[in-house]
Amino acid sequence: MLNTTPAIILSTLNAKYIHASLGLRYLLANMARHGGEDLRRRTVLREFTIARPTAEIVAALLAELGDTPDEGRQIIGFGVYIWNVTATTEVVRQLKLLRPNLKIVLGGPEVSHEWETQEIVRLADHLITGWGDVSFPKLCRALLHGPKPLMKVISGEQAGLEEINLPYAEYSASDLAHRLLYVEASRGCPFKCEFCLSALDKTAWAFELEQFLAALEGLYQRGARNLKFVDRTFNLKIDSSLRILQFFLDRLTPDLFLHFEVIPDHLPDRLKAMIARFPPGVLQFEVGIQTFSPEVQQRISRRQDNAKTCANIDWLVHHSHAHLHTDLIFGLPGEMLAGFAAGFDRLYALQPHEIQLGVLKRLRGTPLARHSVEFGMVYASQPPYTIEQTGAVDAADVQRFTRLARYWDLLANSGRFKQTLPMLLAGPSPFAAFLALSDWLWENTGKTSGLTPENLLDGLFAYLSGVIGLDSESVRQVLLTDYLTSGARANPASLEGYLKGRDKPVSRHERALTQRQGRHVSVSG
Ligand code: B12
Ligand code: SF4
Repeated sequence: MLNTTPAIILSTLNAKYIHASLGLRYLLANMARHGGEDLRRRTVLREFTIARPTAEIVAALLAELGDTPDEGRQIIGFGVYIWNVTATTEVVRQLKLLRPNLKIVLGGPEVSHEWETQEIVRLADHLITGWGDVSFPKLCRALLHGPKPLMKVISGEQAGLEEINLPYAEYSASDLAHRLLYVEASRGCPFKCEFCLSALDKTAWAFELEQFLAALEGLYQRGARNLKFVDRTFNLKIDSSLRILQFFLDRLTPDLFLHFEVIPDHLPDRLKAMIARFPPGVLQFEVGIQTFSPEVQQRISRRQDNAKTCANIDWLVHHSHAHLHTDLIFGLPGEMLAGFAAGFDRLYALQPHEIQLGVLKRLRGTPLARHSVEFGMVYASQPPYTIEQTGAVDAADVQRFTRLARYWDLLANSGRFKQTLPMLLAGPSPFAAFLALSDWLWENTGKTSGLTPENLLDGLFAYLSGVIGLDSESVRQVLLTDYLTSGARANPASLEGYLKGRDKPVSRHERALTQRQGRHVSVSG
């Protein structure tokens, strides 16, 4: 009789349900090619979220493996990332206690560097560092059919991309209906920004374009309309970027939504012309700026032409319908609060749709560590290894900034207070103005989470009219407009008696944009 109990489970704990693991789907898609048809038939994919209790995950995995364990001949491979390493360590510990002979194999960026001191690596049987597409199937074959692997830690084979099967058929109908679909036209990055894991890549490698487009066509035919490209730099090879964009231009639908990460200083005219052809609501660009300080850029080996960056953002804002998410990082070596503020103000003046404020993290393996002593960098010892203080910013200011970033998400990136914000941020330094509000909100609410849109609205009203001294009637009117546009339906105290007209229709386009922004804030890390 055919044994239908899985021999291999591919598993990971995603940040949220909406994120589907692309890495594991690559491993699954390559089981037959690099491990054998028999292995593929006995491999299943089981994803969880980090919110799920350890005991439930362990029980689900063990149930999958059956009541009569095939001792020593069953494998669970875990994808380990910065967001799940703590929880996955407990899952692995529990599994090893209950089934000591179950083989645990680890892989993923969080265990690919500086693994020697990691508890999860100590608990596991094997670790494959780097790419797993070819090495995982090979290791499974060796574990199940011999010869037994000699090494615990295996350096993942970086095969040519033509030797790697594309994973997109592994997205299920339910993935297509309910989750963000990650796709990858290229791997790696030629740049060397020291805070980033991709700085370790030698270059960027592109998947064969025709094959990739055929895979996209397959996904599209199955109904995929919400795709997130994980390419580190989508606009590296302009010919490929153009082909991919043209592919979607030929297949525009009202629900199409595409996310790309782009470098800001490389937007040749032919790419601009293509971008300009997309209607609103389709393109979203994540544009890493990180810092505008040439000195800090040089210190962290980030090559960026600031003048071109600004000109391109300005062009995108005014001549395209792309939704722009721009990123800044706080706490880079040697950057003071005032320097960050200047960068923020420069970026804010360009009016991108969102400014994402990140706090520096020291990712395992990144070259950033070389600055630790000279620049007084102190990072948290636990994931995600966030900066706690630097020689240029003390611990209190890091905390202060962290609160500001949270309030910025709630008030600005949420898109809920579009009319009110310019009122608040008017003046010589928008950053200074927002910092003052942030300090006030913290003093008066004592929290950065659990604040409802109504709490925020009442807070803004009290601050703008009571603290800044703006005319309360004008403040109320802009808050009212924002509140109605957002579609919220409760009763903030400061709008008491003003919401009678709440059923007046709001432009569908306005509301859709606000909701899309709100959705982004809730799915991003
Ligand atoms: C999608 C994504 C997310 C999603 C999460 C997705 C999910 N599944 O839940 C979101 C948006 C939530 C996210 C958030 C963050 N992310 Co992120 N994210 C990515 C991104 C863009 C794509 C991942 C991907 O699919 N890659 C493509 C696949 C093919 O590669 P892969 O996953 O590495 O898989 C390969 C190998 O690792 C290996 N492998 C994977 N699993 C397994 C399992 C086994 C058994 C084996 C043997 C091998 C193996 O084989 C695969 C194929 O070769 C990467 C950048 C990138 N392009 O990789 C960053 C990245 C993973 N993120 C990173 C970081 C730092 C973060 C944040 C901390 C950023 C922040 N906000 O400051 C947050 C953390 C959030 C939190 N809650 O703590 C770092 C990872 C560092 C780390 N050590 O894990 C990356 C690499 C970016 C970078 N360049 O620095 N992220
Ligand atoms: S930050 Fe972006 S450009 Fe810099 S190394 Fe990482 S992926 Fe490449």
